[in-house]
Amino acid sequence: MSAQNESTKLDIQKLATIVDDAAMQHREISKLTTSMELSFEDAYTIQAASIAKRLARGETRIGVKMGFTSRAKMIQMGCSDVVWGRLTSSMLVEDGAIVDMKDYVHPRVEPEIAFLLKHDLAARVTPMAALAAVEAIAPALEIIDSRYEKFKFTVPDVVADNTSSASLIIGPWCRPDQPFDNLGMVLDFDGRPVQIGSSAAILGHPLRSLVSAARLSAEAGEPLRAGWIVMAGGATAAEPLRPGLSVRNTVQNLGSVGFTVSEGTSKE
Ligand code: OOG
Ligand code: MG
Repeated sequence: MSAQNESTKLDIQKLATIVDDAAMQHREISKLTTSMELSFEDAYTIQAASIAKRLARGETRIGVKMGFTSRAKMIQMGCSDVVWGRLTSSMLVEDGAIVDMKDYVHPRVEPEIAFLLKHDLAARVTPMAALAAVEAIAPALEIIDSRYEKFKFTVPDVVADNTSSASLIIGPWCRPDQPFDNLGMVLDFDGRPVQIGSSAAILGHPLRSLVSAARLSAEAGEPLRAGWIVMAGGATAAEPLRPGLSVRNTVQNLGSVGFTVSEGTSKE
């Protein structure tokens, strides 16, 4: 291995430690790209290395999340590339649970649809083949929490930070043999709607997000596996959390999923 490859490898480990420490300690960091150039490839290598640290600590891999799959999210964050991240067991929060602002930096929540797979998926699949691999679909919520100051980043930054993954909450698993291309989705805070959207906002059909997840994940050498969860991406812009909030995503025909933020002061 050349000296240059060796030093690149060392940097990747160091950068993975920086993003992993920030996530574990719920601490803000500067964007990586303020001090270096980062390619997409580097960014995904950093993400993979940071997830390897979690797995080495005993977490298990539970699936994949997609990001920037709706125009609302692309516009909110100023990012127009679809991105993906890796989900691990410690990110799963039970439906109805109480979360604490102290476990996050500056969390936001977004309404999503989740897939549960019953078969592995290869890189290139048609939407029909992807659907045939789906065991169930569910209303879901994602708590995203960029570790970067002011929740601002470039696409390589957010990729290195595992696409802001913090927590996911899954509602009732439902049969996938029903139309879900255009289901109304309502995100409410304390019973008041704060974002209203449709599953159609997710790449025109959430199945397209699953098809992309299959391709991107397989290209990274980690094809989607039976038993994994795939989060299709926020259907609307994300909303900041605050202490005491009761949060719910209701998806037409699928039911709802929610959590509460404990009372008490936030860090900011
Ligand atoms: C990146 C994560 C995007 C989604 O559903 O679009 C994402 C971010 O917005 O911080 O999870
Ligand atoms: Mg999301």
